[in-house]
Amino acid sequence: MIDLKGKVAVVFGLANKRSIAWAVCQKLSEAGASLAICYQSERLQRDAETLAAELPDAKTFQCDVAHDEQIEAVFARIAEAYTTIHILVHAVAFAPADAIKNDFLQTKREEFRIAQDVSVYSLIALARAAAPLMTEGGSILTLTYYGAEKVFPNYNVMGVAKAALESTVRYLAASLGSKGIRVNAISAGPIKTLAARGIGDFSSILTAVEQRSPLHRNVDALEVGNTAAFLSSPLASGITGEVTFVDCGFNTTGI
Ligand code: NAD
Ligand code: 0WE
Repeated sequence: MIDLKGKVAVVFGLANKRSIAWAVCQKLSEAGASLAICYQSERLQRDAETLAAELPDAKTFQCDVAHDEQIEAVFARIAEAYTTIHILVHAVAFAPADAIKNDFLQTKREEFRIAQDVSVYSLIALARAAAPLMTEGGSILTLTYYGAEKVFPNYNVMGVAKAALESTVRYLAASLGSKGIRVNAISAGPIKTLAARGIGDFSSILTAVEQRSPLHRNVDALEVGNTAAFLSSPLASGITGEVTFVDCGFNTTGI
């Protein structure tokens, strides 16, 4: 069993019960961690508080990661609530809807900027704010997708953002290694969350994984949560700068 008793985890990206962040919170909590759960806006407050109440030791905080002053403020509150933190989970991504619908060639400068700012720069900003609180070493995790490496119809500017995110993981791992802080990404297979809603042919992506992945099924968010618990634990003490696929093996197949 993975043991995270006495550890504090700060998780960003909880929107609702389908969120990968929620599966991660449940698995970190099951392993004994205390949770600081961060949600983007007032709109999500009620859902976040209701879900947090299901866990034995969870607090909620609001933070829009597109604003430096909100990141500064939330970590000031977290520093008050906990003496030290051990785990940071970044499960946040956003690109304007048009950019993940229209022809990639038509990507606007502002759409590109927003995708990189919210989905990539935020990891650097959160890591910088969290590092001084990780006085006993730590583990930083982010969520990525295979669209970083290969073209998926409509993933578009998010694919470019995930490529930058995976590179950011390697540079942060090098930057934070001497402080005993590891930085890794989990590349999850497609999961029907809010972020996957409204994506035109999402069900054809799920079907392709069912047909072509070695395990002939789609991944469950809780399997991503289990891998997050492992990567956060001392069992993964030698792993940093890495992208771990939790995709039923889909990425390993040719046709
Ligand atoms: P989700 O919609 O539940 O989570 C995305 C979260 O990002 C939401 O909670 C949203 O509030 C948050 N967010 C967006 N902009 C923000 C901002 N400015 N400030 C703070 N929070 C902000 O969907 P999800 O699928 O759980 O996504 C979580 C992560 O997993 C994302 O990085 C996504 O790219 C990644 N991922 C998802 C899948 C999938 O198929 N669902 C597969 C691989 C990777
Ligand atoms: O990273 C993602 C999706 C992230 C996302 C989703 C939205 C929808 C609503 C970012 N920004 C927005 N903006 C919105 O306005 N995934 C890995 C899920 C996903 O999205 C796809 C996929 C998969 C898988 C889009 C096309 C093809 C496959």
